[in-house]
Amino acid sequence: MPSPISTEKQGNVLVVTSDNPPVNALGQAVRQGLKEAIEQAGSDSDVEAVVIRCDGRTFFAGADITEFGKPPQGPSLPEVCDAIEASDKPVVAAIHGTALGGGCEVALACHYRIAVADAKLGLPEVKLGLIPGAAGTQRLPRLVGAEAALPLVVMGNPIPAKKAQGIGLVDHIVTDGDLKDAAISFAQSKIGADIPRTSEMTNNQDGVKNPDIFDDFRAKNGRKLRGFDAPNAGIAAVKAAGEMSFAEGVKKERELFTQLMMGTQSAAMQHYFFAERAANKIDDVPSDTKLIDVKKVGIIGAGTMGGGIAMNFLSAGIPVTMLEMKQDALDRGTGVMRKNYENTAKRGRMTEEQVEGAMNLLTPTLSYDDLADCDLVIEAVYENMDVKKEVFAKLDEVVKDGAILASNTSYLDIDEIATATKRPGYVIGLHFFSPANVMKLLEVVRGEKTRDDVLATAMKLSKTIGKVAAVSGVCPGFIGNRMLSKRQEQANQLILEGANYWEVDDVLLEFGFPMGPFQMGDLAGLDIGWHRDPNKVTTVREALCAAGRFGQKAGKGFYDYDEARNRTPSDEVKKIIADFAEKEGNEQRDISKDEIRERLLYPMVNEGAKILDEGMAQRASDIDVVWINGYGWPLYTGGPMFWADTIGLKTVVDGLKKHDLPVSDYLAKKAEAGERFNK
Ligand code: 3H9
Repeated sequence: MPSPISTEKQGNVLVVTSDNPPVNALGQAVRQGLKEAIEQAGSDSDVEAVVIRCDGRTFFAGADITEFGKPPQGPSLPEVCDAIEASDKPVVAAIHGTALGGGCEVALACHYRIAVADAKLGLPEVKLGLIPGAAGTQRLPRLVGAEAALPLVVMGNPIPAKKAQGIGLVDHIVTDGDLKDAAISFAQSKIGADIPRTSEMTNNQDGVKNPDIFDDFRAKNGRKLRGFDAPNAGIAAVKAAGEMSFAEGVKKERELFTQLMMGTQSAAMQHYFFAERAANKIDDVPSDTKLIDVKKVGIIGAGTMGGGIAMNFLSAGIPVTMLEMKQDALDRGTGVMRKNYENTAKRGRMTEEQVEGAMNLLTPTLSYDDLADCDLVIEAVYENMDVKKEVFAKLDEVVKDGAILASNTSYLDIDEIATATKRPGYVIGLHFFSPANVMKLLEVVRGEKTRDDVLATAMKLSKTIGKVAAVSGVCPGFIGNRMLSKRQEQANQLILEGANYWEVDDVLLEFGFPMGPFQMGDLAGLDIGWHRDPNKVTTVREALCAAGRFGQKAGKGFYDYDEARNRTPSDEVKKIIADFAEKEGNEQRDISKDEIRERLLYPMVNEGAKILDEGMAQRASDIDVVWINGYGWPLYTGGPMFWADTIGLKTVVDGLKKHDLPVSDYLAKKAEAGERFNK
């Protein structure tokens, strides 16, 4: 196999180029090639400077994640970085695309970094449950200071070249001309100058002078970091960079990195990294399927859902025509969208021009005829089969042939909806999650007759609008809500058997969910779907509505809420539940947290197994993608199916049996055979 690293001499500069598609990951052959290239530069007296660059779409995007967990093969990345930094000839990193993780560490080991304006640099290892492992946590603070290094190491979000220049991570931005030529000239200009080595710099002392920055950072980001191991390790490593020598700091980084690599969180998060990418692929749809060009989108319904969906397209620069039945509803909807954009602008995440740009792409209308030339229409109307069918029949009449008609239904039968049209092949489910402009998940529901190009277009479009998509077959509630209903069933039952409802919520919070089922009910409104007859009480929820406890918006639901929306358990609710349980003849008993957790989560795994068995999900990891992005399942456990693999399917089966809960044949067989859901 030819080496992915090649070298060429351009005058007195050795240009070292990596060509390792798709993202120039730093696999063994790349590391070997880089090390040899540096040795070549060192031993060739004609060479006076070095440029390291990449062909293809990006600079090194990091270590090769597929090598993790396999026996290490030298040279290691830290060795390569040390060799680069030790060069007595100036080495320049020429960055385009993304310099991420190990790629950023290679750049940090170089003596200079120049980048094109749209390049990004970052240390996203925390997103894989790790910290940088090739001295990134030690070199970066020495170069840019601990305070500037913290967000990069601990949050893992890449920054644009301009911002990187602002903190001293990039020396020069190439705004015109060829990056390679600019890098060669830049390298030549540094010949004979003192060589700046990041490991020898002292900007890291800001954290020693003001150690509060570490606690302040932790306090500021506590909510986002809750439950994750790697961010704390990242903070410790950056702190060590100020307190220890470079060699000791590197040792500390290695210890922390190794600990994380051996833990369950990094395995789970690496699983998720590949799961997200796999979910966008459809096994039986050829990857070269010709896509439908979506230049204009129609949305039916300007409520919370319709407006949120519309914003996704507007933000991506795609014009939207939004239909409502009444002018005031239309005005209200567009008003809310504008306000949402303006709030984003206030938080500095959008400029005023971008707000206007997005809103200018919106055409509100009261007439179906204005949807005629849309390439995709998504309905977000009332969740009722007759209403949906009526809307689809109407759309089929007015919208041009070859356009996609999508429903945002969260549980209705897409195939039945499609029968209202003469183009069932063009009908698909696009289930957005509320708030639709924020939540990452898009459940793409493939009807029996949905055409390949319609499906492939939906998957591509999901990327364009920044969503993570997973495909579901047609079944009630699809993947996400179908599994949720099993959890809710148990939650409702548990409180009738004597578990306190706040304990049920707390168990899920402790597991890592952002909220529990009863908090979620309060937030959504307990009166959703309520028949409004206070004398007819068949569930606890109806009993709460009958008592005027409609949820957070009413200041009381399962919980009492203060002005700041802090929740406290309510004695009134406890009594309502106890009365209801007595009426139903439920005996009360103490229920342990373990039982609560097992009864909430194991039935979801069992339902996931059935979904797989029925072919409603293509792969177990798609289910994980749905639950992590749509329902707040903690990322660091890898999603319900990966979590079940981690604790063992036999544990799940035994737990279900212990609580007299059903076990599907598929799950039972897999557990019996000692298999996992994910390979
Ligand atoms: C690290 O560096 C540790 C070091 O500190 C210490 C070492 C000692 N490895 O995302 P895409 C694949 S940890 C292997 O669809 P995009 C990916 O699976 C690493 N494979 O493209 C996909 O394969 P497929 C730190 C990788 O344009 C294909 O490339 N770095 C890697 O939307 C295309 O990827 C990171 O965490 C990899 N590192 O986005 C960066 N990266 O086609 C991870 C990608 O078969 N990568 N692949 O599905 C990314 O964030 C994005 O891939 C990137 C491109 C932004 C680069």
